[in-house]
Amino acid sequence: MFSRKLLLIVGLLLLVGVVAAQCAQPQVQEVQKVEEAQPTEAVQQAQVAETQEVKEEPTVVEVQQPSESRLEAVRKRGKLICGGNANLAGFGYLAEDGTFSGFDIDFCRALAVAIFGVADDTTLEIRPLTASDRPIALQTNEIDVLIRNTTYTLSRDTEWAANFGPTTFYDGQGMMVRKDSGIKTLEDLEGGSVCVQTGTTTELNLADQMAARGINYEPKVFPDAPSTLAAYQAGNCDGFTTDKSGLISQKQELEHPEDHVILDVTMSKEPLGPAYAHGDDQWADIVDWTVYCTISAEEYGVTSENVDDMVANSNDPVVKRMLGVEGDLGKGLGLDNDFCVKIIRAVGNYEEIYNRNLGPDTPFNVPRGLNSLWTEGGLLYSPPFR
Ligand SMILES: N[C@@H](CCC(=O)N[C@@H](CS)C(=O)NCC(=O)O)C(=O)O
Repeated sequence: MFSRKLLLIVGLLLLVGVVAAQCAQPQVQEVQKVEEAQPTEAVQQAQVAETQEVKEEPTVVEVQQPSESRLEAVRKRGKLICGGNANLAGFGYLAEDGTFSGFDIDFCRALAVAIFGVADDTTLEIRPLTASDRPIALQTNEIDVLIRNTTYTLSRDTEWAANFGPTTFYDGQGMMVRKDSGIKTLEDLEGGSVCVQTGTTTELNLADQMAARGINYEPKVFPDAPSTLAAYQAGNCDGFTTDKSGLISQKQELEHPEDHVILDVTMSKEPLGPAYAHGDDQWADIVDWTVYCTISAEEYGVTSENVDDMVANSNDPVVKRMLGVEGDLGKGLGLDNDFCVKIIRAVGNYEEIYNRNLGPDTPFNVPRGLNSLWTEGGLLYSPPFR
């Protein structure tokens, strides 16, 4: 009698144990089922496109894949096509004489030099793009690389089908207002209006920031920088918002820059850098190490002035590898071993590029801040040339 009762209790305990064990597992089984039912990548992309309520830019699902490598295609064509800005002095600007200049344009030049040894009208074409033009230009392979004050974000990685190279300029979004408006904070824009350009992170951050702070305002949206600035200049908006670098640049375009002030507020993180279409790792490496060459050269004190002397006389193994005096690092990228020498000779190191376009001798005089080397408290850091 006693042993039958004991058996029953043991049996019940075992049953409870099995049920409890099963209860602890169902997520695993469910996840496995979901995994089996995963839609194809194309369907996933289509679903993303369908369910998104607010889109930054139109999503193009079909990405044209070139049949040859990008490096081969660029070499065959004889020129690099770099998507750039025509309207942002200091970063990418098209002068009346038809020449482009700016910090971003110099990285286009550096890339052309890495490939062809020289950057001129025959080896480099800058294709000016508005903010909204960018994803299509990348996806259709109209450009080889995009270097146009473009912020690295997750959705651009996925929906634009782009990869981002090293950040060349750490930025953040700001707000400009008229000095005599009395506006000192974003909260003072309550009931006011803000001029902003479409197709940008700027437009999205503005909405986020104002919603988070509970500020009612009217966004006035324009397709490009000149029309956005013109509307602000004409007094159609109380505020003008874009990346702080953009504000510093655009402020100089106003009739009376001294009548305007950039508020002491940073609304977002805007890491700006080169982007290229998915699918060609060699090309990604070439773009990335072109940028790293300029950063590393600054770190090791290699400049356009002393690069030839460094090639001849430096005893530093890092410098020797970086300049191709020793090793085969350039060849590994599909370039010449002295690709970095050519870049520094023609365009300069990061500091030279920065100072030429944004430094104290320019109308912009943008402090290096986060865009200093890691050895000087900034975020610029090249992986080793090894
Ligand atoms: N970094 C932001 C903003 C980039 C952007 O397009 N900024 C504007 C305002 S400064 C610009 O460069 N406009 C030039 C044009 O479209 O003509 C992004 O990647 O979305």
